[in-house]
Amino acid sequence: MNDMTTGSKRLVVVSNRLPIVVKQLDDQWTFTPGSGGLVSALAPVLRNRGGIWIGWPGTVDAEPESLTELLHEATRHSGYTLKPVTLDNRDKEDFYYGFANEVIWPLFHDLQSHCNFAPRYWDAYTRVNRKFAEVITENVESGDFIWVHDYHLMTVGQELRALGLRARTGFFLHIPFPPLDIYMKLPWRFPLLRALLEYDLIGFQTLRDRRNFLQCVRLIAPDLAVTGKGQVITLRVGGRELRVGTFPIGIDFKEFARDGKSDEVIRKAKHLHEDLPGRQVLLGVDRLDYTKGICHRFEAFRNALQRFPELHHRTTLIQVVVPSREDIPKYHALKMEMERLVGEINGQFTQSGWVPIHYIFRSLNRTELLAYYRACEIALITPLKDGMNLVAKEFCAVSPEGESVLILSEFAGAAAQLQKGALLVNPYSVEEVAEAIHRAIHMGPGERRARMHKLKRFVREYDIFWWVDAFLKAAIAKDLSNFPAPEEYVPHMETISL
Ligand code: ADQ
Repeated sequence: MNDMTTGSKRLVVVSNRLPIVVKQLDDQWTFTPGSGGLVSALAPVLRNRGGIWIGWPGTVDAEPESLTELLHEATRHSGYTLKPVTLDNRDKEDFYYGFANEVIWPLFHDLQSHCNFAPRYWDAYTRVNRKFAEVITENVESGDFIWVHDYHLMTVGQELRALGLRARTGFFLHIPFPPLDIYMKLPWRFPLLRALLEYDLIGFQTLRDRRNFLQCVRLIAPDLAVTGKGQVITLRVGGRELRVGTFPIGIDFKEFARDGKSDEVIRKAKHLHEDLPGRQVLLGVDRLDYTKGICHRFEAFRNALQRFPELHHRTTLIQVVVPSREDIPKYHALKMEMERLVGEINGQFTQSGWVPIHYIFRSLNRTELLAYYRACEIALITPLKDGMNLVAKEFCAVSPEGESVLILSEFAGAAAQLQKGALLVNPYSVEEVAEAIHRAIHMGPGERRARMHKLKRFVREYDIFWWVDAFLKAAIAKDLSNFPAPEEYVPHMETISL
């Protein structure tokens, strides 16, 4: 039990979306509590300490009063309450689709050419962050700890201070923090950094992100003083003191490992593989997103089939893409490009009895997803940049030891923890990824077992419960020297002779 659960102080979780599934049948709204790693990790803390979860329910039409009632009904037995922040259509367009998804998302994934820096987006961002802060202030009690999540809500801490709230606040960024040169392209770079510095604790996924953030802060705050060098450090800036830490997010390992061995998953996995006899199956599972490197991956697979003809008939790539943000033109264009590439590569290589790429564009239920993790020998996870990438960890938890290999982008946050077991690749290099595919397919069971053993150990040890615990402890611990520095990935240098 963590320190935060032994006291009497409540936890207030704030995220863009509430952890619920909203459905409208005829004229009736239904709200059911959500599932997923973050909810299951935070639920026990919220239940033990009492607490609330504040966020947008995802609708712009429902009346606020009936909404509160329905949310109350949906969480009657969950042990905590949900409080909605109501957004209108303009907020949804300019804050959610605009600033969050056309500015911060691409910029923080180093894809500045995808950004649309429309001035009205920043106004919407600060307006909506203020709305969140107002709902927090209406619901907070003295002594509460407020934990704000992710890139949609970076200025909430500052808005809370402006409203006179003195409660302690923490913020966790689930996506990467970009390097100085890229961050500096943001027209609102200074006010955004200043706003972030109003939190009492800021958490990043990796040391890489924390270092990038510190470089940016140094630029606007020459008086910055840093103490400590472990997992959590202290900054003194502009007369204030705050903590900054690295907390690589994990998964509920035990649950994934257990469910991955259920009869239903085993049956389904066997069934999937029966359709692909004698093949080593490569698996990609991603939300539809240009940061996930899906088109680069298809090109790498094409390169592998061109250079290593012995792979024909011996391997198949199953690519699962979960629909996401499809109404944004960039995402729609990506879908078109992926489908064009799949058609082209399959047209180029398909022979009687063998289709190289199986492409699935839909959301899978949990049993299906676990069956794919279990059935496929090689996970091909090659995002161009990723805060962490939980698919990589879920694959390790479910896949049988001794049979599977993880090929992982060195630009996924997960690379820092998983570097000793995975085959790390630069996702931009089609040749390097093709060689890793070749190597994985030829890897013997001994090496597979040794690598997967290390991977499972890391994913088990640093699970989602460890993550919640570490963040909440970092908020209150007196002595920060007990937080050891996490692993870091540094690309291996080749010896160059000039
Ligand atoms: P995401 O970008 O969404 O998360 P990721 O970490 O891979 O990326 O999480 C995806 C989740 O969706 C996984 O838990 C997975 O099980 C689920 N999922 C994937 N395919 C599915 C399918 N076909 N059907 C149903 N569910 C599916 C952001 C950041 C990441 C960071 C997480 C958590 O971009 O870098 O790891 O937050 O902090």
